[in-house]
Amino acid sequence: FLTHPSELGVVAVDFSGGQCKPGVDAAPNALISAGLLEQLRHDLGYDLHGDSDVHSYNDYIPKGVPDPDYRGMKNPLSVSAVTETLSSRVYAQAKEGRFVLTLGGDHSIAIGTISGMAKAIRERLAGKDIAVIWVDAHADINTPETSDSGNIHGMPVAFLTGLAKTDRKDIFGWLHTDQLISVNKLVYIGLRDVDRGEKQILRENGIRAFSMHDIDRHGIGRVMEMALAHIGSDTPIHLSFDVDALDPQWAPSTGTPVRGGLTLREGDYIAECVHETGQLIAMDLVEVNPSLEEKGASETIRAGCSLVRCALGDTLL
Ligand code: 6HN
Ligand code: MN
Ligand code: MN
Ligand code: MN
Repeated sequence: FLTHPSELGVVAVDFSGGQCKPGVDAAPNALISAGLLEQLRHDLGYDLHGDSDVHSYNDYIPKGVPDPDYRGMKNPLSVSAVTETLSSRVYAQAKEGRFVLTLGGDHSIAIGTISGMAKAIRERLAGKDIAVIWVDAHADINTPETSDSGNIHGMPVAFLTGLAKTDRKDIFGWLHTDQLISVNKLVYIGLRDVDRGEKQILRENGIRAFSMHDIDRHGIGRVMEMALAHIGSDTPIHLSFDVDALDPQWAPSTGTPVRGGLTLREGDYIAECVHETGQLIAMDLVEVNPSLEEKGASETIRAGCSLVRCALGDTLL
């Protein structure tokens, strides 16, 4: 699905407005300073394009206008404006036929990355839909109405699937049908903290989800077979990886940690399996927050680097 499989469009998004804890905006720089891009270039042989240092997405936040809550959403204008710009930047990289690697940032940025990929692939591949593998402790599928927190990082999937509607052009009204994804091509892995309203949404829409319970029962190997079988071998895959899918033992520095998560090896294995399909076209790595649990920040950053390298084809042998 990629015309230039050894070329990476790197998008570094220093944005934290989808939730309330500062620090997640510093993750792209921390990942890059830890050597991630150099490893991809030097060890894995990729040709890098896009943001080699962090382009400030905060420049796209509307200046001098208040950003009051809307339908309970916090920072709605800011998140909408930043993800709209991000969407067009991701689209531009994907149109070139490159793999798009996005370093977040909180998970609200997936509204931008996935919408940009969905549109580019539809244009490049005669209307083809993309599939999304969402690896996370959380389902991030609250609508503004079901959300208890009002944090938009808990809502991206609802906007991307069209389950959350909007009547405001400046609050996600820029999302058009060619930028949306189908609930049938969405698969979750790692869930263990899903809100009541979200469970209902998952059930009503028949969304395929592998929780930690499923991973305990079947093992990660079988879960990956089932997840990939659901998607099918003819569909390009966008991997959206929230570092909080990993157990806090491996990734403590994140805004909404939940115990009982994936081991680092299980996380790497997910990324390796998706790489092996040859269908992977984009990856997001989000929710690394180096200013939380600072003693574990370097470990969390290392885990993030490892996940990205595995998704991009690093192998032991
Ligand atoms: N994330 N379900 C909770 C909420 O606020 O809606 C948590 C969301 C976490 C989001 O980790 O990307
Ligand atoms: Mn090139
Ligand atoms: Mn999460
Ligand atoms: Mn998430």
